[in-house]
Amino acid sequence: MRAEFPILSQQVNGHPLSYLDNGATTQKPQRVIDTLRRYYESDNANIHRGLHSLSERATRDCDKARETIRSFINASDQREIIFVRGTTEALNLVAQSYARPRLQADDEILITTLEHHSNIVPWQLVCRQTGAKLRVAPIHDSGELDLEALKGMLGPRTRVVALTHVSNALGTVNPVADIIEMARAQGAITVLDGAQAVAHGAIDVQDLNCDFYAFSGHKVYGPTGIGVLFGRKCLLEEMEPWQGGGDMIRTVSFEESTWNELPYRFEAGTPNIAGIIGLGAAIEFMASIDMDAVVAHEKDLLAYATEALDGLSNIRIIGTARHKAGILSFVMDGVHPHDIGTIADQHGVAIRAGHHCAMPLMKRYRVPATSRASLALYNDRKDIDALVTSLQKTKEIFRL
Ligand code: C6P
Repeated sequence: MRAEFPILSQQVNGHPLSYLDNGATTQKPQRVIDTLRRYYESDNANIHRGLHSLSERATRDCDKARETIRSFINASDQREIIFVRGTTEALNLVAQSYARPRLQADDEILITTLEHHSNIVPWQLVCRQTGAKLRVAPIHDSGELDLEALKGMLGPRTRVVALTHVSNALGTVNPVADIIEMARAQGAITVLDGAQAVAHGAIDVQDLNCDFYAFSGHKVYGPTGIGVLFGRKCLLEEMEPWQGGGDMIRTVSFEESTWNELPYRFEAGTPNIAGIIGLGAAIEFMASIDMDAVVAHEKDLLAYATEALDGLSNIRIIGTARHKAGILSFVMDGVHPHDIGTIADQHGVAIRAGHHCAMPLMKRYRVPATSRASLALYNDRKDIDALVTSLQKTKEIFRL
């Protein structure tokens, strides 16, 4: 697998690169790089507009990418796949196009303590705009959702339940199917933030039975600046457009405009054509590999890393849920996570240090930040060993 990713063969600060910052963004396989290059070298044109061959080729490749993605997440219809800039834009689209026109004062939006800012702030904006209330389901110390408490917070006033499938800061995999069922029983719609889930296991939106599912291309071996919102067709059909402009209209006059059909109604302006085609190539790559083997590999690596870090004194792992994806957050007594990240980089190890855009979650654990190693299918035990060596060095430097 590593050989498919050219960036991984480099040395950083005199050490082989151990890239453990996949939660932030994943590296790109050669075939995605080749696809982007081929598009710009031979097919670059605007889509849906030209009658010429280049435009037809670019349009055809975008359509093909949409179908690849539909099939990958098992949506029932291509019209349910909306191209957006990323998870953040997808969640804002649902907040502004679905929730804002429908919610009223005292309606409730339920999120969880585990959310990334992208799944908090768009709902806070809607609450300000409509008078709805934001409620937050608590977690246990392990980083697992308190399901009893969550259940108790659901009621007839709950209109939207928005939660992350996998926590980016702790790695917790939420029991989303159960929560969707509970929400549905109360008549609430469900919005899943799949940013950290899509690269780590098969997603089936029909099986999950969710109403919306959002993810970013760059976290699933694809380009930046492109992402996907899956939305149930019957809901999308009822929603007003998110942005106005070219492509999203059927007719325009100065008096009134009418909207294009799905999915174009939600894709105003020239889209990220190279991004769409590149994401298609990334998803083809994902579809070509054995996802069960990926899950097993990442599980094995996470267990190896957890054991190694548990064996180091002064280190505390934050987030010990029973069901975790390949994310390991930790703090070292007396050492700021930024120092840990800097020393790791000197050993060629890329990790992230900070609040991971989850400030309320950091507050829950009474830490300002954590260091985070996040895994992908190309990582191996050598990467973890390099991280451990850098942590031992950090302890030496700080005389711990
Ligand atoms: N998390 C991380 O290092 P965008 O930026 O739109 O592609 O994705 C936002 C986002 C939303 N939800 C979750 C669960 C996420 O993890 C992210 C991105 C990165 O954890 C950057 S903060």
